[in-house]
Amino acid sequence: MSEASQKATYTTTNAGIPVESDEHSLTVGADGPILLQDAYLIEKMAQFNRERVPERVVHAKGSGAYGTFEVTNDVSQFTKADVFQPGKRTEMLARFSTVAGEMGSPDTWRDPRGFALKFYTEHGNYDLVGNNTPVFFVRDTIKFQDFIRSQKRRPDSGLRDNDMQWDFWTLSPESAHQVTWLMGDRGIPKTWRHMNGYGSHTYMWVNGAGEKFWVKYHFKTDQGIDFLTQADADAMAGCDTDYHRRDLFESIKSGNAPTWTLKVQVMPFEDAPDYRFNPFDLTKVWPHSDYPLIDVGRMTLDKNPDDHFVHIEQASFEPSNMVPGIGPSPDKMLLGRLFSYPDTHRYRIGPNYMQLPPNRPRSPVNSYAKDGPMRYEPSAVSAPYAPNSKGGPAADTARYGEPAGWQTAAGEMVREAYTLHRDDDDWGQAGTMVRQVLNDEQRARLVDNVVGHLAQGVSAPVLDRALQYWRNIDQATGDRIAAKAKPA
Ligand code: HDE
Repeated sequence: MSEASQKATYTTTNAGIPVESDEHSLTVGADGPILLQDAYLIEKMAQFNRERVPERVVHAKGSGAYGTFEVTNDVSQFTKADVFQPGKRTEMLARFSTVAGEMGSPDTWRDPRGFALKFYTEHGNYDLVGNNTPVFFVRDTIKFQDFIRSQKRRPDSGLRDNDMQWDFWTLSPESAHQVTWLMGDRGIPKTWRHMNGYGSHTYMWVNGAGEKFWVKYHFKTDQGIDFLTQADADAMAGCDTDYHRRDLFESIKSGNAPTWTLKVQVMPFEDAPDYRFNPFDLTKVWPHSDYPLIDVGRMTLDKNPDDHFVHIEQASFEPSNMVPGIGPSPDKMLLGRLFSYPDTHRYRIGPNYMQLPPNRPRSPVNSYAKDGPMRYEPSAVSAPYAPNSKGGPAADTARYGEPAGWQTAAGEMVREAYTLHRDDDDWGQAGTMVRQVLNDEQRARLVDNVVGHLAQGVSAPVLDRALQYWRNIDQATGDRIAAKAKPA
C-alpha cells in the first residue's frame, strides 16, 4: 500500500468527493430499484469494466522490481555511456517473464525467461531487453511471428500443441541451439533469482574518442544457477502458479536482495568480417575462449513495486532506447525489434506511455511531442515546432556523438540469408553444448525432457523429423532419444 492510501480514512469518488456508502447502492426504498443518479455506483462499475489493458502478446506473465546498477570496473576505453562509467550508480527497473504463457499461466512452464532492464541514466532511458539465454530460435525478424504462433494456442481448439512446436523447429534448423538450451536444465529456472540474463544480441559500444567495439552482455546470477526438474515444475504448476513472482517479492521484502554481476565480451570492430562465426547471428554465441568475459558492475534489486499494475504491467521496455555510447549492430533480429516494441506500447498502453511512472525518464525530456490520449504532463518546450525563435530546444549533435556507424555497406536490395562465416552451420554450437558443456546427468535430463515433450501429441512425420534433428545436433543423443520416443 502506498503511504497516501495508508493515511486515508474516508472513501471518496475519483473526483475526491466523500461517498455515502461502501456497501449500499442508492435505491427507492430498501427493496426498490437502483437509481441512475448513483454516480458513485456507475463510476465503480465503469472503472471496473476498463481495468485491463491488453496483455503483452508475448512475455505476458511476469513481475519485477526496482534497484540499482553500480559500476565496479573501468570499461570507459570501450564506451562513453554514462551508465557504464567508473563508480557510477544508476537507478533501474527489471522485469522477468515467461514467453508463451498468458497472464495467469504457471511460472514453472518450460520456456525461455525474459530479462528486461531499464536504466534511468543521465542521458535518458537505456533499455536492455534480453532473455535468460544468449541465443534465440530464429535469426531473421520475419520468422518471429510464425515462431510465436507455433508456441501459442491452436486456432481451432484453443489448445497449445507440441506438434506445432516441433513442426516449426524441425523445419527451422537454426532453432537447434536455443531448443537445446530450452530442453536442458536452463529451460525451467528454480527462481528468477537463480538464472543469468543475457543481452543476447551483439550491440555496438562507442568510446569517447569515437572508436567502436562489438559487445555482448552477460548478467551472472550471484545466487548461483539452479533449476527445477520437469516433475518438480509440473507439481509446482499445480499448487502455486505464481511461484517465481512470489519468490522475488518475498525475497526482496525480507531484505534478501538478489544481485547479478554484469560481464561483457568485447570484440574489436575490425574482427567482425573475419570472425569464424557471423558475430551478428542471434543463434550463435562467441566462445569465451575467443572473447573472454570482462567485469563491468553489479545490479541489485531491492525495491518491490507498491502497485504491480502501475509499475510492472505498464512498464514498457524497448530495445530502441539506446543512449550515447551504445548502438545497434546489423543483427536482423535486433533491427526488427527496434520498430516492434514502441509500436506494441502505443497499442497496449497508449501513445503517452512514456509519461507513466516506470517509463518516465529521470533526466530532462525536451521533446516536441504533444497532446494525445491521457497526456498529463505539460510540454516542456516554449513553442510547439522546431526550429523556432522562441527559446525552444535545438538538436545538439555533439551530445549524441557518433551515430550508428556500422552502416557502411552498400549493395543491391535482396532477401537473403546472412553471409556464412568459416565455422557457421545450424548444428555445430548446439552439438558442442551437448557434448562439452553438459555433464552426464544434465545430458540424461535433456534426453528425458525431449522424450517427455515429444510424447505429448507429436504426429509421426513430425516425430521422425525431430529424431533426425537431434541426431544432427549429436548422433549419440539423437539415438538415445529415438530409443525412448514413441509415436503419439
Ligand atoms: Fe521480444 N517482444 N521480440 N524478444 N521481448 C516483446 O514487447 C519481438 C525477442 C523480450 O518485460 C513485445 O512490450 C520481436 C528476443 C522480452 O515487458 C513485442 C522479436 C528477445 C520481452 C516483442 C522479438 C526478446 C519481450 C511484447 C523478433 C531476447 C518482455 C510486449 C525480432 C533477446 C519485456 C512488449 C517486458 C516482449 C517483439 C524477439 C525479449 C511484441 C518482433 C530475441 C524480455 O514487441
